[in-house]
Amino acid sequence: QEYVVIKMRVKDTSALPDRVASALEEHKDRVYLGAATLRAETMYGQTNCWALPTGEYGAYLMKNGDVLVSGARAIRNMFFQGLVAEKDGEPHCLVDGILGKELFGVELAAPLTPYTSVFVLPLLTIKLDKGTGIVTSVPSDAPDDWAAYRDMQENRNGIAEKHGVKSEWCANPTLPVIKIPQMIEKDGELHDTIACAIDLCEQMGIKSQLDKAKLAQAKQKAYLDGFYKGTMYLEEVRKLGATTLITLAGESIELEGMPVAKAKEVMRDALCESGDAFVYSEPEGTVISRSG
Ligand code: ZZB
Repeated sequence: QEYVVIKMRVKDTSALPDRVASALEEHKDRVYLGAATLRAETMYGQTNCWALPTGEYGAYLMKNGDVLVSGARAIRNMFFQGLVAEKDGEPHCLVDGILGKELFGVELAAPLTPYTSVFVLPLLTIKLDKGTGIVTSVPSDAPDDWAAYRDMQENRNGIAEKHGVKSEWCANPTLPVIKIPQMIEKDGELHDTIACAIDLCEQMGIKSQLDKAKLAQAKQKAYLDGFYKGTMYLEEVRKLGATTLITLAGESIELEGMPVAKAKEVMRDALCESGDAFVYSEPEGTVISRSG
């Protein structure tokens, strides 16, 4: 499995717990939360970032001088792939034992999204055996994200209150980025959608992030229809001032209207080229349990 890691920059490291901020002082302009995604083409629609409240994260020095906050398991894979700096034969960890809940409310700058700030919020369904354990949120196209974002905004099941989430941390409106024709069933007819996750959650009666079985089904459908029938739909993003031209190998490429299957590759490559992301692989079907 190849993941794209989106670098979400910590705008002010003094918002991190004191012991973390002081350990990272020397690197404070290059500290990123590393969000693993399979959907680089949706990055214009990022509204926030997710961490697992009880998840354990560390800040690691990368070979290029960046500091990446991630779970230890993904770092080990990146280390084997030559991306992480070494210390005593191990990944160079600057500070470990950072709990997800210590990251809530931290302000980040994320690539492509027209929002100047996105905040870290709690997601209870993050799995520690996948990706970095940090997840970027695109509520328009990921049913899990939409259900959890609405939980935050409306304090459904008391999750937001329990974790001290402030309303200004979940104030970025959801942005459509992909149009899918004839996908959503309503009154016995099929309709186009520009925010398939929202429409799927409504159609399937998904009430919160805790509706796991239905969310798994919705995610499957969103992946399939998005990939095979979706095209980039960036009108609203453009209205907020973002450019929909992306540069790749010295060429400027217009993304509006591009099929998702193609935009996925173009945007992954462009984000990697600009230094806003990088790719790493996870061994198929292997759960590495050593050191977390
Ligand atoms: C942005 C995004 C936009 C995502 C979208 C999905 C969608 P999969 O398919 O099960 O491998 N994710 C990443 N790591 C984790 C984790 N540790 N625990 C829970 N969720 C995680 O899941 C990969 C996707 O799940 C990733 O891609 C990430 O969310 C999230 F429009 O990043 B994605 C229909 C899905 N749409």
